[in-house]
Amino acid sequence: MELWFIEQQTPDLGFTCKITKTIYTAKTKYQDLAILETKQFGKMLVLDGAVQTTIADEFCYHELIAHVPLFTHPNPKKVAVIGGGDGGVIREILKHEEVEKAYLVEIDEEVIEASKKYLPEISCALDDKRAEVIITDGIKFVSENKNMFDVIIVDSTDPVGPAVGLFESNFYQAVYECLKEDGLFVAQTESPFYDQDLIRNVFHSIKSIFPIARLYLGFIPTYPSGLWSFTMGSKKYDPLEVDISKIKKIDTKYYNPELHKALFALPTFVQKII
Ligand code: AG3
Repeated sequence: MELWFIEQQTPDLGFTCKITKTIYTAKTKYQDLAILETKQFGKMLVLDGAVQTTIADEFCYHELIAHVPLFTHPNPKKVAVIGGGDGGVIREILKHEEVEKAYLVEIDEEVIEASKKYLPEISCALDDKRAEVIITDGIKFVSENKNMFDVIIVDSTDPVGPAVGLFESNFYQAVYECLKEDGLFVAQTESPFYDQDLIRNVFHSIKSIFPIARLYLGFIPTYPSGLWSFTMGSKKYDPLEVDISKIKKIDTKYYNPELHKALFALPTFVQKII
């Protein structure tokens, strides 16, 4: 018998793929969690019915959300990830030798435990000496720590359930205060096809708090529409002014120095959103 997983991406559209095995399911304190074996993308992490990451395309998302901010900041030593319990962003961050410490601030410990057990390809860096896991609410964490980080990366789920507050203006204000005086941050901000109001609101909130606000795009095959946005707020460094000839060589499959600025070149319909 064939089994098919369906994510209802919009009320009128589904994304479906054949699954060969249900590896693990749990109802955690915060959400429904599933790890599935898919034929097309390999193992897949699903939270509340939404695809979070798959072995085949996780590099697209994790490299884009990590290397663009880390190569925009000239010397990122202390970095925090809000959300991102699978550990993929931490793995990418630790490819940067100058990073002394990367904190994973995740509300749902069970996401970390399941990823460590079933997705070692993604979670492998969580046991690194430079990584530290903190189980708490990201909003509480950034509000309680001031002037602490060079870079903050918000790797959240969609703006429903536990992640709603991570798309609000007072959270971005707390992120501003949690960053050092030349710090910068990036958040994943959903699909320019389906989430235009959200992207516009987030961009304008960030622009009213940070001197520099920039939107960039990447392609992530398993996310709604495939086209995905990331929004950066920066106190000092502009990603468009990076000297790309100075970008250090690291092992990547998506990110490269030529892309660094090109990612910020937006299609006309996306320019119009913001
Ligand atoms: N976080 C963003 C996932 C958003 C996907 N949305 C959806 N499938 N509807 C991914 C976490 C990976 N570390």
